[in-house]
Amino acid sequence: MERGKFISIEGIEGVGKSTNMATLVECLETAGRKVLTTREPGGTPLAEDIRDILMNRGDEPVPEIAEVLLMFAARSFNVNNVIVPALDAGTWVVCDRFTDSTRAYQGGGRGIPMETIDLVADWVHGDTWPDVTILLDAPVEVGMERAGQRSEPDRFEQERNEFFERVRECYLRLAMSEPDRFVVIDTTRGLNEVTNDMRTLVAQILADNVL
Ligand code: Z5A
Repeated sequence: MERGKFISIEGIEGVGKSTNMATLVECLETAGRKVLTTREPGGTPLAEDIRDILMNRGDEPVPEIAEVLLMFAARSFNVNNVIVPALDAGTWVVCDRFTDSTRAYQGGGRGIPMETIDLVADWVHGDTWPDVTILLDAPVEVGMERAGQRSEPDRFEQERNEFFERVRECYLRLAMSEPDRFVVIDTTRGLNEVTNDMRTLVAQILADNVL
C-alpha cells in the first residue's frame, strides 16, 4: 500500500490556519484521498491534556524548558498513536502545526537554541517530517486583528507583538532554508484569493509537483 502524505499548516495566530485547513481537506477528499486531521499540541486524549497545561493561564509559571518538553511530549503521543499509523495505512494526514511551530515559537520567540530543539525533534520523531509544510503568512497586526475578534486570550495570545514578530521572522527564515518542503501563502489578501491559491496548491501536490 502506498504511504499517505503528511502535510502541516503553520503560521502565527489569526493568519487563517483553521479556515484554510478546511479548504485543503475538502480539496483532498474531493480528489478521493482519505484524510485525517490532527493538531498540535494535541491530537490524542493525553496530548490534549498536555495542551490544557500549555494553553491555560494558571498561577504557576511555565518555564521555557518545560514548555519545549511538553510540546514534544504531546507530539510524541500524536506521532506514535495517530500520525504514523495513519500514514502507514495510506491515509493523508493534515496537521495544524508541527515541529516548525516549536522552532518558531520556542526557538524564534523565546530564544531556545535551534540545535536543542532539533536534537529533541530527532529523538521524538526521527525522519517523520511533513512532506509539505504550508506557511500562511501575514503581518503580525493583520493576524492580531483577526484573532482579536475572538474570546479570552490564552497563555500564548497574551504575548507582546515583538514576540510574534520574532516568531514570524523565524518562520520565514525556515521557509527560505527548506524551499523544497515549505510553500508560503500570503494571507493578507481576501479569503477568496487565498482559497484559490490553496486549491491550486492541492492540485500541484496531487500532481506530485510539490513533493
Ligand atoms: N505552539 C507553540 O508555541 N509551540 C508548538 O510547538 C506548538 C504550538 C505546536 C496553539 O496554537 C498555540 O500553541 C499557538 C502556538 C503554540 N499560539 N499562538 N498564538 P493554535 O493553532 O491552536 O492557535 P492559534 O495560532 O491561535 O490558531 P487559530 O486560533 O486556529 O487561528 P488561525 O487558524 O490561524 O485563524 P482562523 O481562525 O482560521 O482565522 C482567524 C479569523 O480570520 C477568522 O475569523 C477567519 O474567518 C478570518 N480570516 C482568515 N483568513 C482570512 C482572510 N484571508 N481574509 C479575511 N479574514 C480571514
